[in-house]
Amino acid sequence: MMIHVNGKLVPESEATVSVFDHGLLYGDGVFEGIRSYNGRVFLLREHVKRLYQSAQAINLTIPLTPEEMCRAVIETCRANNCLNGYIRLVITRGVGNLGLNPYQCPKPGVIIIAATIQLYPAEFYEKGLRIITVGTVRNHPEALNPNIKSLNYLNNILAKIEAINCGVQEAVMLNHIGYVCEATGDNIFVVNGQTLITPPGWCGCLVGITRDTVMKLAAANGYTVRESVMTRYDLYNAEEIFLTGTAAELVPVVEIDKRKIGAGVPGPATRQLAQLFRDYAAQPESGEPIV
Ligand code: PXG
Repeated sequence: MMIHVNGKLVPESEATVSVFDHGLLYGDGVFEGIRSYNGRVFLLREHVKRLYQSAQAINLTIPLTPEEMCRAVIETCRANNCLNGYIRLVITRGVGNLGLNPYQCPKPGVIIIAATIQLYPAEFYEKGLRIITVGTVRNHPEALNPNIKSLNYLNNILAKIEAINCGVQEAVMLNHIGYVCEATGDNIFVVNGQTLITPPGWCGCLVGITRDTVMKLAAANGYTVRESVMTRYDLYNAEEIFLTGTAAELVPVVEIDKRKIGAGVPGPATRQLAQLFRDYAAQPESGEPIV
């Protein structure tokens, strides 16, 4: 595999970062996860835009223009023949000394990995996930805003640990005032009849690009789409629940906190929306061509 490191494509064995990089020492940096489908980078511009917004929020200047970044992503995909894969873009604060001060790091690090990912085994897409709500509260938006896709995902990892320790696949985190927020790397949707509900951005979730895509596809196909606060009661009484994310795509949930959702199998709306998403991802206009 060839990795983009600071402007050069190098073999995996040479793709290394310094132990003094503040990305490692403090989680000081930002990232994006992007998919490629059928030889195109899915919603590349949207992901690059969010990367620059994350960087702006932590006062980090990426040493490339967004246009150059898009080109570097496509070149890295081409070098690895990454036509149906997963791309990880990582910007670190760069090498500094053993102190927090980010202004002692003169040069941000840029890493692009074009590989593959399978978040859940295929059976979960057919049978659905069992999930729980966890005690780990989502980061307070005025402490570390979840829209900053920072290199510090410990909040999410602590929630994931709780879920796995309880023998289920995924965790739903509540926000600082007890409303439903999001899963550890995915947004959450409830379906009741022809209505889709998902927590609004101000509840402290990442405003996901897959979330946005699914909301648009649902609205264009006769669903009413609402952003609303939700409690666990609303999850327990949902007809259907699903999660969305770049890595997970659209994955059904059939049980939450031991409550069976709907018939305990993926529901018709979830299956229809998953198909609409797959169809959209396969369309030329949803991505930037790699070759
Ligand atoms: N919430 C959080 C906290 C995320 O990290 C999403 C929602 C979904 O956003 P998008 O824009 O992807 O629809 C994410 C992003 C992983 C993994 O390995 C997950 C994400 C990113 C990178 C890796 O599970 N999800």
